[in-house]
Amino acid sequence: MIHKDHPRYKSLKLREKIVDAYKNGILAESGMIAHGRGEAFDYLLGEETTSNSKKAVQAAAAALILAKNPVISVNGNTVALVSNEIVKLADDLNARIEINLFHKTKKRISIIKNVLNDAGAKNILGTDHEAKALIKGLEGPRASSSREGVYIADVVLVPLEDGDRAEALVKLDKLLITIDLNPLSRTAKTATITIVDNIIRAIPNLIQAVHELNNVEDSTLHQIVRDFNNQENLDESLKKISDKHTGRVKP
Ligand code: PTJ
Repeated sequence: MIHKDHPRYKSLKLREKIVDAYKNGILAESGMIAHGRGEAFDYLLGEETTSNSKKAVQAAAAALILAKNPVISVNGNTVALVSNEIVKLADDLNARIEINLFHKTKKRISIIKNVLNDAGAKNILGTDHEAKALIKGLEGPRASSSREGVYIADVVLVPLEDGDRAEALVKLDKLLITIDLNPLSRTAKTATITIVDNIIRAIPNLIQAVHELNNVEDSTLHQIVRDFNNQENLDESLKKISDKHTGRVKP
């Protein structure tokens, strides 16, 4: 048992959740490695939401509210950490949830579907029982997407995504929102809007932002999306990391 007084209590509890998710078949083996990489960047960022992450969350919320067909694409790590919050966000946005795994097996899809169902999700996509379409530029089982979901989506939220898929979706002219603690990752650089924050903070922040912006005029929402510059925002994230560790700390 991890003692509450331990200085790394929160981080260790999160690791425990990740290991349990692996044991329960939700997480891929390499999901644990991916978590470790995220953890290292979170440590460098001070394990808190930065001002530029808040800016990205505002732009992401605006884009998702404006979307005609918003889809939230989930993998093992996302479901292991924030299944209830994903279901709430999808409900608030009237968005579809689609399971898209990098390490795809029928068994993991079924386990993840059950976790999402238990969290209250309905009509989950990305399972066996629906028409599929291929995403151009991707090979093998990962190229498959739901015809009702990612394939026709105009805005896709894909947390913790791999670079190839992010690139392929952007080439299809989708507005791509990702959550990635690594501001240097190919996905972070490729996405239209990257939220550089831990998914356990980013999704609740997104829920809050959607709530706050829901009744705002479309023209204002469009302006928020237009004013967001992903490259500048990623540069600011990197600067935050370097300032933090060279004594020029600004929260
Ligand atoms: O469940 P599957 O089969 O779809 O596999 C999922 C993983 C995550 C294993 C797969 O997509 C993968 O290998 O991803 P990558 O290429 O390792 O990218 C994951 C990114 O997520 C990395 O840049 C990490 O820094 C970042 N990351 C990890 N944990 C978190 C995170 N970002 C935000 N919050 C986290 N908790």
